[in-house]
Amino acid sequence: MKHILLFIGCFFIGGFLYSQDKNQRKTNDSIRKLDEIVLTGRRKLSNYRQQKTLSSIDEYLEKANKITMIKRGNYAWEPSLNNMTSDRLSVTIDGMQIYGACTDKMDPITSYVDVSNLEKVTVNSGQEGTENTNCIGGGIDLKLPSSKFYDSGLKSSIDLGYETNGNYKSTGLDIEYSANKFYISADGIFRKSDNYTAGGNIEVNYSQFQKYNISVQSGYKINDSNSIEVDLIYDQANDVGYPALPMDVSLAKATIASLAHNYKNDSTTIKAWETKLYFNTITHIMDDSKRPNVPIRMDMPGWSDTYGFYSKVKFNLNKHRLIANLNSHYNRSLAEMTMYPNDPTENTMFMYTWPDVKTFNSGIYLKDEFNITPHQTLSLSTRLALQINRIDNTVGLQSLQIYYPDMQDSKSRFLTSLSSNYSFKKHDYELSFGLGYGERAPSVSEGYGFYLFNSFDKYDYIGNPNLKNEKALEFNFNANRTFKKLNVAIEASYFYISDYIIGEIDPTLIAMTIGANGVRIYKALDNASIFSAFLNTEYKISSSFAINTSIGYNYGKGDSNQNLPLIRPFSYLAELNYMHKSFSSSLQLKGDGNQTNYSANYGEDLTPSYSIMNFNLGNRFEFKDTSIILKMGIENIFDKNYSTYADWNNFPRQGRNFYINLSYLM
Ligand SMILES: [Cu+2]
Repeated sequence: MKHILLFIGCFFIGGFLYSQDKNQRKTNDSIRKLDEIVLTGRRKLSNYRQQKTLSSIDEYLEKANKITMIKRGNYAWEPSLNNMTSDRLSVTIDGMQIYGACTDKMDPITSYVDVSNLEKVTVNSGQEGTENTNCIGGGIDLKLPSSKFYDSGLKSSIDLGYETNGNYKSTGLDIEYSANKFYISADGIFRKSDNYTAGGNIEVNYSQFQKYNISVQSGYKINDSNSIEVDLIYDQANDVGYPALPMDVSLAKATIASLAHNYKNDSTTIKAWETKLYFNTITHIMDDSKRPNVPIRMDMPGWSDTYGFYSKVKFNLNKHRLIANLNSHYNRSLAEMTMYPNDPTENTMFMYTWPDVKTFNSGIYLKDEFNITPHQTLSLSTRLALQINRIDNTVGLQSLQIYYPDMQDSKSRFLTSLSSNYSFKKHDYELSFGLGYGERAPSVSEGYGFYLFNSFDKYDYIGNPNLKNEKALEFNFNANRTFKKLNVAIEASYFYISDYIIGEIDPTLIAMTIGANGVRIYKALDNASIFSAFLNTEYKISSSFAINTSIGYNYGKGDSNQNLPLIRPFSYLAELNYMHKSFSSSLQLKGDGNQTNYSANYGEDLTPSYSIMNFNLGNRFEFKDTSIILKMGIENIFDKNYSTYADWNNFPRQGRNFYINLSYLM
């Protein structure tokens, strides 16, 4: 009996170390290829490999080449992939659709989960990211861990973090009980930061936040092939300041729940079949009560509820690996605005900024990965979907009908996506080409938003239910080659987008927001082009030392050669890494060039170039039954005062910051 236990123990530790190793490789890969950023591996251990154990998801995502984070404050950054933001992306939590509840994009989907919830994040560029819903720029799926049937008994861990800038504290607690046929795990994380200071010790007002996240996960194995799993996440943020916006958030909360059935069998044609039912509800309350001078006080709450399911089958036929995913969801988005004039004799004003918009989307995704030869793979995928939008608020509908007299209360759209990819792999080099075509429907704001104030270009925006689907033709190319100690990789993608949705000034309309420049209506450019390319290198100096570098070039123009907004300027990154046994350290230099191709029309100006340096070190101390992981570092060592093209209204980023993270694993 003792021997059996010892054997099982060794087996698990072995598997455990192996998976850690694998994750480490993936992490290194992600610096180059960036299609998969591993946050936390099996049993959430690989996050202890990260430079900062208690990094937010936003900080993790920011490390990927193709992703930048649009910042309106120190919390809830909005991911941009291939220079495209949320309306053009598919962002999901383990295949589940979630719609933000803020008309001002203060709550990207990524803000409703935390690192403690996730196993990894999968990033797919362009039409390769359409498994869960149609998109143009690509898909980001935040994967929850599954099937924790490890038979490892009770395990727990505690994480503590402190950062000097903003007096930022974070605490995490994790408990897991795992048997052969049953597991239950729970984790909680709490984060709180005061106002941070920008370079030169300048306090950035309204940059504070606090949030907590609790999740419970449980699974039961019916037999060797079938299991049932339940997931529940509750996330709540309070007192979140948005220094770049005229308003803050007093409450943003989400409940995310799912029930899944998993079938797995290696000996049958069907390898895996996963079916999930899910539900999520979001409440978002904006607040201007802490701002001393506002022209008019406003209440702006928003709500979003989504119900959905997916059923995904993986099977192998000869040399074909096939995936079919049938999914469907229903969302309800509602947002209101009440304005209270400073003069009490004037009437309050009320309107529906999202007039109870219902979205029903149902689609099927098919993918075939065909191994032509051991070195060549061809993959083809398609997603076909039907989307129906309906406005269920009569007052809201009538308000929009002032601008669109022929508008009906519902509209349906058919959405197509096609993607093909050819790749050739030899031991020291790899090449791949891709071609894709895709369509997306306008977002809730683009289709039905009503006087949504954009503080970037200072215009009120009105949605347009008559917009055509946005369409994109896409080419991508990847190559990488290894020469002894050097690896060089190139990745490039080009999007030719037709009916590119963007707001255009309507001089006949008068703005509702006091101080706004005017009104923009969502229209479409005949076409737009977006191109991006990266050159990445990795040089192994010795078994412990390595240098990674990355250079990025991005381009985005509209049909009359005008610059598109939020296109990243020339960027660079260089990193010297040292790793020996359980000790690791790195020195990093990163920056952007001058933003010469800015879009003045959409409120941008020339953001000057900048560069910053970061340094970190970490060690893992092993004891008999426990281990301690200690990580510390300095960010922005020279206390540079800077902002990037992605900082809303040029508000400055953090100055020098010292951090320390301590994890205790039992
Ligand atoms: Cu908001």
